[in-house]
Amino acid sequence: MSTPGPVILYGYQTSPYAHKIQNILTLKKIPYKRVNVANILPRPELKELLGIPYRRIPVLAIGNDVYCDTNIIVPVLERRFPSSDGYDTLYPHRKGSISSDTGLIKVLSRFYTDRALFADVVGLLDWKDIPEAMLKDRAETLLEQQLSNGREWLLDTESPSMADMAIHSLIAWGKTLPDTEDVFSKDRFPLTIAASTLSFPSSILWADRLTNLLKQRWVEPTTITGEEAMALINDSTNELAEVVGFDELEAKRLGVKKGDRDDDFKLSMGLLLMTMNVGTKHITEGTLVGLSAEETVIEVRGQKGMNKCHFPRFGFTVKRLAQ
Ligand SMILES: N[C@@H](CCC(=O)N[C@@H](CS)C(=O)NCC(=O)O)C(=O)O
Repeated sequence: MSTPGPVILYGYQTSPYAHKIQNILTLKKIPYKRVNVANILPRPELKELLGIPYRRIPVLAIGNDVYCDTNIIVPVLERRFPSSDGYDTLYPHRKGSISSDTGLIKVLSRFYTDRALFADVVGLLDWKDIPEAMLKDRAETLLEQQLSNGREWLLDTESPSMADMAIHSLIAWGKTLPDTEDVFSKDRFPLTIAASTLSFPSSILWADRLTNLLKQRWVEPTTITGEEAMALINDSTNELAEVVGFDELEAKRLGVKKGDRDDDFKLSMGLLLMTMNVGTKHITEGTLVGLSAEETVIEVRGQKGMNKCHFPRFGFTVKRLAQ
């Protein structure tokens, strides 16, 4: 298996999103190093050393490319560590078929899990307040219905898909929260969390099955400092620019140009990238070098070198600062 450069995961232990990426790296057997960052700002490992004030976790570096937000990290892990190079895919074929439900898997993992399910798990930490109907709608019905014919994985795929990974990460994280035994109970999730021995005597629990698979593949990552990570990133190369490319039509629509930056060449005054839901405080600035339907790439200056910083188009806006 070829690797495109050192892989470094920036995260903190209690972050469910960082856990999801850690599990995907484990499933795909991608060796990586880890930088532990604080669960609240400041995070000098990103802002000062890499020049990336983006405030969410996880952030993943692959060589000199740094990816912010799991909506870009997940597709990029699939693109840069493809099954053609021997890595497991997150979009496996349906059992007995040569087709994958890629779109459906994305909808389940991005919209159902990251939005509906995640909002419930995080937003209503006092479980007693969660309306029963919402629990049924969000979790029981979907998971239990999917697993009700004794299938191995949620979309009856040959191996776990991104839908299994996303939902499993959230349930695993939810179970670690205090006083959640009643929610993640055998009564509520007889097929997901506890085997329904009457209907499927041989069935191993879905959640346990995935946990076991990940345990078998688990290799403890080396923890490195922010400085060590910066040195590795600065010494590495980038993915070829042609892979993301530059969509001129889309750039015109957005009012931006390749290489866009401030007239007096101040890199920090180049491009403004901000998350819509985080607001304008934690913007990442640089020179626009790549634009596709899925991602925006800006070149940013860190403390001791440059790196290419990638954001998903989804949920972010890209603008010229000086306009
Ligand atoms: N859309 C982001 C969400 C990530 C996210 O919400 N991360 C949380 C930790 S689980 C975070 O960084 N919170 C700290 C903060 O907002 O400052 C993604 O998919 O990566």
